[in-house]
Amino acid sequence: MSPRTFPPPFVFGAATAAYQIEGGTREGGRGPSIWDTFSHTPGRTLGGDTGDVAADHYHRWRDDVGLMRELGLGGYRLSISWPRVQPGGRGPLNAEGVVFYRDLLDALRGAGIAPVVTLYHWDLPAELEAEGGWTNRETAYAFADYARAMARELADRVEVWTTLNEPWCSAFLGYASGVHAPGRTDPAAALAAAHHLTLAHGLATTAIREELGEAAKVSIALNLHVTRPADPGCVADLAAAHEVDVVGNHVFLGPLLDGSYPIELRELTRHLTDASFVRPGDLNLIRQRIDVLGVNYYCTNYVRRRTADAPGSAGTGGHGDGTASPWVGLDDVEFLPPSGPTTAMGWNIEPEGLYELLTALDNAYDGIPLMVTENGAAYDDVVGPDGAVHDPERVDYLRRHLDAVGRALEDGVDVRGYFVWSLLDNFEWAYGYSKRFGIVHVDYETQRRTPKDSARWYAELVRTRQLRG
Ligand code: IFM
Repeated sequence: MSPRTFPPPFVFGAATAAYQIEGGTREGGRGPSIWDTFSHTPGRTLGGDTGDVAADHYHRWRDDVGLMRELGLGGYRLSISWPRVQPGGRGPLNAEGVVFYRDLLDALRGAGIAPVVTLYHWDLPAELEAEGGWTNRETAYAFADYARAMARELADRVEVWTTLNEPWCSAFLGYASGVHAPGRTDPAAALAAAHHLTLAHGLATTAIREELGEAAKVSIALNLHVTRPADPGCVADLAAAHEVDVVGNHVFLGPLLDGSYPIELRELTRHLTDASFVRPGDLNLIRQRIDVLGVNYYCTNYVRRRTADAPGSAGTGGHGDGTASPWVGLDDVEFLPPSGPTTAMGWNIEPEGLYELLTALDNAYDGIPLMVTENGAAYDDVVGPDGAVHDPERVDYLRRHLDAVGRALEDGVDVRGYFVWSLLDNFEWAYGYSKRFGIVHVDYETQRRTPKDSARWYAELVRTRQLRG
């Protein structure tokens, strides 16, 4: 690995999300979200874990900002809990909730840390789900109203406004596979949800700019899938990988950046929906200037074309445990188990995929500014007898992925920053607290924070801006 330099204004930061760290779910006038309902439903999360307390950031945010200052972070990517600032998702704001974020943002600014604020990281107000959630077009308009209100209330405290985090997960894990809230398994609903999420992004972007002017920086964070054919010489496998690219990536990139849906998406999903949720004029509302595209990257996928005699179904049929595949329309695509070392999530480790993704986006979208808004790894960390958390595998993971980012930068790709997922160990959705992504360990009994070796390593990188092999 050659040494890499990340000159300013490249931002090094860490990321979190409200439901994963805040806790305080019944405090300060917060309303319920779909994740409260889902996690309190027996069988939905590992061990019945919920976000009720999480990392107790709602009470410990001052210390957590102090921790970030000690690490020397230049940026912090947080999310606003919609039900905390606007319980019910419509109508008057909850002043206590707004003050919570205002104080947090002021403290970050005071510590010299630039806030990148996500407006939606999966915690839809429960009342909106009762009206159909993201399958209901009205949710997109409610979201735009909420975005406008946040722009008005928080204004220039925010460096970058990210409308949505990983809408693919909201739509396809939430409404097709059922492993995320609201836990539905209806492929047609997932496609409608995907469209309404992009519509919400477009409407919210316009609302933010109407409130704050054209100088407001707006973004969206996508978990783009880097998919490889099992056999690169096999035409059928190449076609399968292309289909995953369509349903996993271009379902969003198309409307957001090209102003159209890929034709293949219609072909792959015709038997599931007539797509009448796409109304005339929608694509113009959705395609707005994106100041910086957020890229969340963890691993790659390997796929092959399913043959008629292959057992099982990766398609939209049920898995027999109340969940189904998120890959709507891709019944003929088989996802292969990872080979080689994996993280505790069972995800493979392929930094080259991040380099390829950044350069491909740069090529396809005319040098669009990019930011790695999430990258990191879960390992089974423990506090050792010396009181430290030694996590050499995470250090290695981060080093190799940052090397990929540095290489893209050197090749002229406009990458503005890198945010490690995550600052703190937290509630990893359906996996509850069993997966630790933090560079800071959290003891959930005592809420004691212990920076892991990776945090110290990252702090040194942030200080020197030099990555050494
Ligand atoms: O924890 C999640 C995060 O909320 C969204 N991106 C992926 C992370 C790891 O699974």
